[in-house]
Amino acid sequence: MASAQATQQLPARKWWHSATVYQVYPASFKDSDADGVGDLKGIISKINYIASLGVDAVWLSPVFLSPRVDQGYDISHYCAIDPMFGTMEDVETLIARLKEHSIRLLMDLVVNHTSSQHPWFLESRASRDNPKRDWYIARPPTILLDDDGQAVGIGPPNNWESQFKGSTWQYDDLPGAYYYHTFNHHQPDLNWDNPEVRAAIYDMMRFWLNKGIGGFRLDVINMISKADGFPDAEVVNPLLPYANATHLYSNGPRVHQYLQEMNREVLSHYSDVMTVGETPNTEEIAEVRKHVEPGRKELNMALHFDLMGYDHGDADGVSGKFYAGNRGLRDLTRRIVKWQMALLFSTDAWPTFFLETHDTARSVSRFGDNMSKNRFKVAKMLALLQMTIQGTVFIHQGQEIGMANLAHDIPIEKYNDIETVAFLQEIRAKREAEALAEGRSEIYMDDIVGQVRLKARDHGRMPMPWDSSERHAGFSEADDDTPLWTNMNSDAQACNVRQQEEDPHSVLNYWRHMLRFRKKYPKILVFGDFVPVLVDDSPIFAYLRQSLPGDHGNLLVVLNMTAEERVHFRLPQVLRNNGQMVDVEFAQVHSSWRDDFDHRAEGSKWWSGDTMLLTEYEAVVLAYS
Ligand code: TEU
Repeated sequence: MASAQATQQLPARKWWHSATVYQVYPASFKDSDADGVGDLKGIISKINYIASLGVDAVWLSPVFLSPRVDQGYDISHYCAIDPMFGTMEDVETLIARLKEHSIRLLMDLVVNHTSSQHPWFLESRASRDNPKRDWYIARPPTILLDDDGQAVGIGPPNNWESQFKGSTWQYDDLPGAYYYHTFNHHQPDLNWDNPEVRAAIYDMMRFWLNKGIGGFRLDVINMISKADGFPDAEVVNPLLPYANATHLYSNGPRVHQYLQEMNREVLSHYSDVMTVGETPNTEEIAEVRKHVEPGRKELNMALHFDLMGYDHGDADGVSGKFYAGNRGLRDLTRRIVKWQMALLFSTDAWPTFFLETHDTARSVSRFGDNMSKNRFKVAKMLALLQMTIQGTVFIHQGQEIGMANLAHDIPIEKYNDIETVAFLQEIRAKREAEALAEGRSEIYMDDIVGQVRLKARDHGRMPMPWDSSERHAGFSEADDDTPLWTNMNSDAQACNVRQQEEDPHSVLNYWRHMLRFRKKYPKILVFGDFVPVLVDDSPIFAYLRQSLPGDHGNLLVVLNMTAEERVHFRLPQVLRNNGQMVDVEFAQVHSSWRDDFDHRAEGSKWWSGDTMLLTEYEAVVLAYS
């Protein structure tokens, strides 16, 4: 038992530590006006459903005015609502109605870049001496020389590859210079080194905070400062036109200075708001800690992608999500352990945990297997995993019913996400060129198509199946002449909300149960330390959650992360007493899917002596003192 002094040194416990955040992707949640696109009134009509889950906050993906080149992550007005989603009044109603259920609304703050249609950008490119010229990043071209040193043309200022393929630079005729874009060329990056830009962003943040929102999810916030001088990135494969520059445009020299300024100027004036920064390309623990250590006064927490990269791979000197990684679940669990140990509450840091967002595939398909009989078992096993992990937990709409990836009857040509389309185009062009050079007419794409079916962002963006009705599974009343904005999955009969409401053993009711379970033991599940027990060389992933000095109670979590039907697990020493289990504090074992949720520990069929037996995708949590 540690002293009270040790406990006092820990950071204050805030509402967002114990929060579970539910991500709503507005275009695909619920369509109230039959135009094939979800909207704010649709979300409002489902508030009782959201509240019934037991979540504490909703993260709303962007609903602002946008040409939707990147589905709203290209904003042309930060304080105007896109009419396809509704009105400002609808947002205010949403904030108020959620508050009635003690749920806070987190807005998506996309300020690394704007849309190319944002008035700031239109002004900035109007002429070279426009006062807004320096609000974005413009650079003169590189002059291309032939062997004799004669100018033969122009090229981009450096060799950086964009996140959505091609160069990060777009030539703009009017001002005769290139402008910089980390993502698509319709998403020019703002110049955060310009204090006027930062002041304008801070004003906009105050506008939203004054409306009573609960905080922000900050899109790619670690990309706001780029390497000074935009040096060329290291060339790994000289045959490729551009090089990976993620480490030159992520976590640049002034990112922390600007985040501290944002905190000082804006966030510190609003008590109790929550900030979660999205920080891709940040695999270093020290780097994430810089964003989230409370004493640094930057962000409360970060969504980094190290975990999500566990199955990415390499080919031809390029790495990316659509190359097979084949590292399997062992690598996933190792990465979970790495971050759980690195960002413990007791060491003055704070982790997040998510398995799905609108940028990922569906977890049951990606982390499970292809057998439909196991789909809901996997979903429950992963629910138990998420609900027994330290950190603020994020779940993505549809995850709570075990939505799977788009079925194979939906052709790959119908996938419409900008990242998917750009990637497929690039690989196809490369392979066509190779085939031509070798005199072949056929190209091989099955490997890439398989990866797209496994990992594309399209899977995280399909409409919610509310019921099994023929017409768009209750998502929309759009008629035959009005197509939905994106693909609806073809499995709504097997997986929809209404059906799961009626089934006490459904994934949906399991999530509700687990959310209550987490709320019941926050001192262990939210704030307790994480101690790995078994990570490698076994289908089992096992860990202890131990409450901090001054708190009380401990849990053992054991997950069979495979389809193996008889897996033995020997209880760790802390739970063994002469070959028998020690007293189980809550006298309760809790399985993810076998029979019912709760069982008396004594005489249980789960173990004999000190060995536990788990069947496929089964997860068990038990409490001990
Ligand atoms: O995503 C950040 C990002 O880096 C993505 O490219 C991500 O790595 C990729 O989608 C994973 O497959 C954010 C938003 O969440 C995403 O929807 C936007 O497209 C992107 O920023 C640009 O705003």
